[in-house]
Amino acid sequence: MAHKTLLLTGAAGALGRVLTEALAARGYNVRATDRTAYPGPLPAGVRFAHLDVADYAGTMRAAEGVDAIVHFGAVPVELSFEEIAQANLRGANHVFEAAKANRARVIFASSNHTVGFTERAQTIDEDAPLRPDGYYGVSKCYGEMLGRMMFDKHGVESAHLRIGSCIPKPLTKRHLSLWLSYPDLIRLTLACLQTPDLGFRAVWGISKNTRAFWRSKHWAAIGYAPEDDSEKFASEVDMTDTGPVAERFQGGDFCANGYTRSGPGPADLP
Ligand code: 15L
Repeated sequence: MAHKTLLLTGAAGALGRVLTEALAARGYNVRATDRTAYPGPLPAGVRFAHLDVADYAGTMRAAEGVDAIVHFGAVPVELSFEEIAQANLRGANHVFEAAKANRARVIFASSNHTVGFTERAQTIDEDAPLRPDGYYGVSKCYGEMLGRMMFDKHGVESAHLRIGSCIPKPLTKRHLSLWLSYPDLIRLTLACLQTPDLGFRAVWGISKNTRAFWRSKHWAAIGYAPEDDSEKFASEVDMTDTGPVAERFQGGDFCANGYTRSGPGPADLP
């Protein structure tokens, strides 16, 4: 099995727990870490250790001898720049330094908020311009640029999963376009671990939703074949939106959060 020994950061979070169980069940040797305790019993064979990725030495120690780092340990929402900088900027650096030292591959939880200010009416591929919708989105763009540099300069491979809304089932109109089911999250992560030549890629992380905002240039190449479609929940979701800014852009409420323009920007902003 390729990339068998894994460091998983953020293992105690909702997606981290899904991945801890799924990867352990498939025979990966998972070193699960987080800065908070793992809730509930650990899957058989999984070792858990406390790790704050803002701690350089701790991250280097935790990654000794691993084949891949599945990096989900970050601030997942918009907060102050200082809070985001610790986990998401410093943490990303430490993870990539550890990957470089171990010749390990990085599977990095990036986000739809790298392109949040893209109009919902647009369908884009992964080469569309970055349009982050806050410091959180900027931090994920930073992770992607770090991955780009680390591959070009040091040959460290990475996939940056631009995850939409990864929840058990879609709840809003926006989710219909951005939903990533848990089984598809697992498929996407496995594809990135198993594909022989990953290189550097920023990859959409959604299911095969009928109403997707995105089409992917990379899914076929890495062997990701999503199986779920949010459409089967369409009659159950809340179709109201939370205001003109959130409604207009793919990032939704993250775009409206702290927005200080007097009205929505012109449609033809370059
Ligand atoms: C994200 O990147 C967040 O981490 C998550 O909490 C959700 O807000 C998600 O995006 C989303 O946009 O729904």
